[in-house]
Amino acid sequence: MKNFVSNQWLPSSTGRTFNNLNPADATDVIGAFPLSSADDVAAAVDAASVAYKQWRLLPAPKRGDILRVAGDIFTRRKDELAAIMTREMGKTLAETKGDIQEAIDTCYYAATETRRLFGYNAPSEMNNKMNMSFRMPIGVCGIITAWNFPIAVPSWKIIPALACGNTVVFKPSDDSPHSANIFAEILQEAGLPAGVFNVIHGNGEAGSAIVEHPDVRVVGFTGSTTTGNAIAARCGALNKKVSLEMGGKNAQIVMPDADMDLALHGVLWGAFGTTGQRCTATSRLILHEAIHDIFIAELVKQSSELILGNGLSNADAQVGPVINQRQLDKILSYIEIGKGEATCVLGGERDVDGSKANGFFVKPTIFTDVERTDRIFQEEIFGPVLSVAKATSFEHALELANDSAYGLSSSIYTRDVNAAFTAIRDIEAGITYINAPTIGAEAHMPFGGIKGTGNGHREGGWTVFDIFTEWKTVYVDFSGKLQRAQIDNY
Ligand code: UN1
Repeated sequence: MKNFVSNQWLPSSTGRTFNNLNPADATDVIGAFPLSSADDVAAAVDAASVAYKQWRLLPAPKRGDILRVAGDIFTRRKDELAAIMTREMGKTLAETKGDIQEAIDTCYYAATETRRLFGYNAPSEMNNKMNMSFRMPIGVCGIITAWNFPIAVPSWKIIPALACGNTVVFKPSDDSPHSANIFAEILQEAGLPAGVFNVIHGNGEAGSAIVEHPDVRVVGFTGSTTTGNAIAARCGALNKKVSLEMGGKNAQIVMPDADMDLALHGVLWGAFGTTGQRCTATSRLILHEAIHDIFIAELVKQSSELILGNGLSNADAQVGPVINQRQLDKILSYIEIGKGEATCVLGGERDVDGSKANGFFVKPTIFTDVERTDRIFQEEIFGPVLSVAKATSFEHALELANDSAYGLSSSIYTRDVNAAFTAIRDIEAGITYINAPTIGAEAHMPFGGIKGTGNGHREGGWTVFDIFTEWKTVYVDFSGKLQRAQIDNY
């Protein structure tokens, strides 16, 4: 398995590789991928810089035509790619198909938007003069992403970046490199010219070489807050545009007037879908005290019935493994911290039953009696661990939800329209769901968070084009004479 530079598959110049393992069965080695160096990154950035000269000049709707074909090929290869993705990162086939569907939606949406990259015009303050503005591409974009959405999240950045006329160097997570290579195959088959899209595999060494390279003008990052903040600091020093999607500690509130079954199904999916490994995952549940005990009893019962397993070999599996040994250790250490802080009412351990012994499985885990100062209430765990806190009132529930360094997603279950709209106004998060779980963002709506989650940008929807374009303002003076703005007209 190789890097993809200028439509060619190349090994790292260092000859070094890393192994990509199946997290459901770590004895299953998917392949060796290049552990790339700064030299490999430089070669990819050079290819992208050369390609940019022509790609930026192709009419945007023509670029859109290629991205539409990419959507068609993702559709054609959906089942095959879903199996590849499940094997390398563990979520179920239904979920990996959903992951690809987000990329398909993004391709078709971006393709259409290439005919709608609207600028603005406004009247001039002088006669015989016109003022207008255009979105312009920026250059080579460095895209660095996590493993939990190996196709969807990269597509949110790569596809709009290309639609706008930029070229891309993509460094996928070293936990999901195979999916990235299929992404490259699909864009190549769709007809992208050589060098417009490049994939460099590796770890932080390749990632920081992308951030540091002077010809990379924009950096788009999804991953941990620690890494994102370090990237932002470097981009600040180097005067680069940077868009960050980082951690979350998303809360679902349940009020006594809610539809309890609906709220229960919401938290089951939000907390344990994708094994809790979404930046949007429900990691905090805030229950009104009036329904706390009855809700917990039913939640524990239904969570205990979730089937853990290898999504490729067990069609009944609902919850897959966590991604790797490092994450397994981190999650288990948070579970130990939680046992010291709160009451563990479900799970609380690794699952090594039968064939799961070779994988990184953690039983769905629920803590009750969690206090707002507890680490398991405040810190992102990124696994199947739910922290439940009790609220004495609606106001208290909002206060608890907002007691977080993060602000990505949020949810409230209530039938009270006033409570719902108050929550929409007052919850500090980029996304608020009413009577739906904290996960499930759609490709054509802005996606991102406030506080420690992001740095003010929104991927998805129409807002992503703000990340990947710069404005060009144009004044056309057809008066035939020098008109001095602010002087001759006043
Ligand atoms: C992420 O976890 O990085 O809204 C993205 C959702 C998905 C995307 C999650 N559509 O949960």
